[in-house]
Amino acid sequence: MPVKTKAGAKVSAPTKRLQRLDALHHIHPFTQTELLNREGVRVITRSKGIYVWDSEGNKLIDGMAGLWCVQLGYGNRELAQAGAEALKTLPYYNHFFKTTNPWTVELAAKLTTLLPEGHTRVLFANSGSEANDAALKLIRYYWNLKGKPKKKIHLSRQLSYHGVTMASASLSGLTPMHPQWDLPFDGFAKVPTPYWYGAKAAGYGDIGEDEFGILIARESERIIKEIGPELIASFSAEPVQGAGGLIIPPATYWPEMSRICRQYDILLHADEVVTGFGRTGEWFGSFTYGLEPDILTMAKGLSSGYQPISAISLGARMGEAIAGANEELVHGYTYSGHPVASAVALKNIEVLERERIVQRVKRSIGPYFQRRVRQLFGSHPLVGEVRGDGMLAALELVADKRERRPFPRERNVGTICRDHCFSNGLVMRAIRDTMVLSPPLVITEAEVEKLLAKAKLCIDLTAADLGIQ
Ligand code: PXG
Repeated sequence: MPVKTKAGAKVSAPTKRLQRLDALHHIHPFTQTELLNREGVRVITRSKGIYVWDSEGNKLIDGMAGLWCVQLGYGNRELAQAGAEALKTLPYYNHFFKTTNPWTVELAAKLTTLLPEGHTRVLFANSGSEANDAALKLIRYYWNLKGKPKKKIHLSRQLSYHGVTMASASLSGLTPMHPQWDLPFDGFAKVPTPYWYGAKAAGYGDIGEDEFGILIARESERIIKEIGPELIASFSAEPVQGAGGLIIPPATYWPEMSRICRQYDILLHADEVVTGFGRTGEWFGSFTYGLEPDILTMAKGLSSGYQPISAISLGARMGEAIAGANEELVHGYTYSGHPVASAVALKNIEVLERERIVQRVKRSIGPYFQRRVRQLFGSHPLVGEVRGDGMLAALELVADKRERRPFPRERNVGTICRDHCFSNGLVMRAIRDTMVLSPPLVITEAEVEKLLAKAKLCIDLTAADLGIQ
């Protein structure tokens, strides 16, 4: 996500120095380098609670919890201490050659008490992309073990985000992620997304939400039959699509997709990188949306983003086959189950449990956030739909509310709004013209009010820019 300081704004000498070095030596993710270097990068120097500060002293409410990950907010001392302890006692060791460490074992065991039934086995990696990449390898291995080596096609959805490794990017359905790298690889197929608000613009007419959920699942079934179910290994999906525009599926969608996966013997892979660790009011989005995944990947909220760590859990079917394979599993990273990252993740889960933060999202702060975001924006002339669940919310900005007509892409309405947010002390993510919020789960009601007041100001400013009253 490129950040922006005001073009031409005067900045202090230390900031200027960092900007110059960054421009000379640092290439940023998902960023147009030339453009950023001309504007000057924003340097984030410190953080506390829901706030981050830049090197010029500007204070920002982080409405995105970093990149959907800082569940406990910034500056949690217990996590810092847990990491420091592990750094002092065992800064590194691995799990190859018949060894392990206490933090990683405890973390694996703890996770199995929170995961869906049957998920009793866990592997570790360092990012969501790696976890998804490994999940696809494990899926392929499973079918090889089962004597069905033809089952190799990985299904996923349009507008999905599963990461950036060669395989995870191939799995991702956001098409701009592909051409620079000649992806997707062969063996990846896409099915449609249950994006109901966009149905009218996509030519589905005035279809109801429930009906649309079934229609999209049946369309997926048609594609499965066309490819041949005997060739399809897996279906990967985020319970709620995050980076694709916060797409909350209609209530009918997951029951029908689950039925289809079972009927055609397709492994269900839940990508819980965003939805894990309380984001939707349960430990995993699979509980919120009734998925029974065969394999599940998690990252981000696993350590509240304080350390890079991810994990893959295997349901009974895959776990038994792989753990009982009687041969070496030829996979693993130098840093799989890193002791420091494991110690921080373990403490993060302990704090989430002790402070009852997941229940708080389900029972109090989540419903409060959802109610307030709807009250404030439901009838705003620029906001076509307010959607959300738990501590996820999206405001879709449209040209015509009644017709659900989007703005032409070239008007860059989302970017205009996002820039107003940065200028007014709020980090809010623009996905096309949908403004997304995913704040730390520990946010208070008073802080929600501050955040939404800023969001309201910025959406009003955007409406004024567009001449909408
Ligand atoms: N799966 C999902 C559902 C994700 O959202 C990944 C996998 C990949 O995780 P890593 O740790 O490899 O980045 C993600 C990551 C954005 C944004 O701007 C979202 C992500 C990453 C970077 C930016 O919304 N999601």
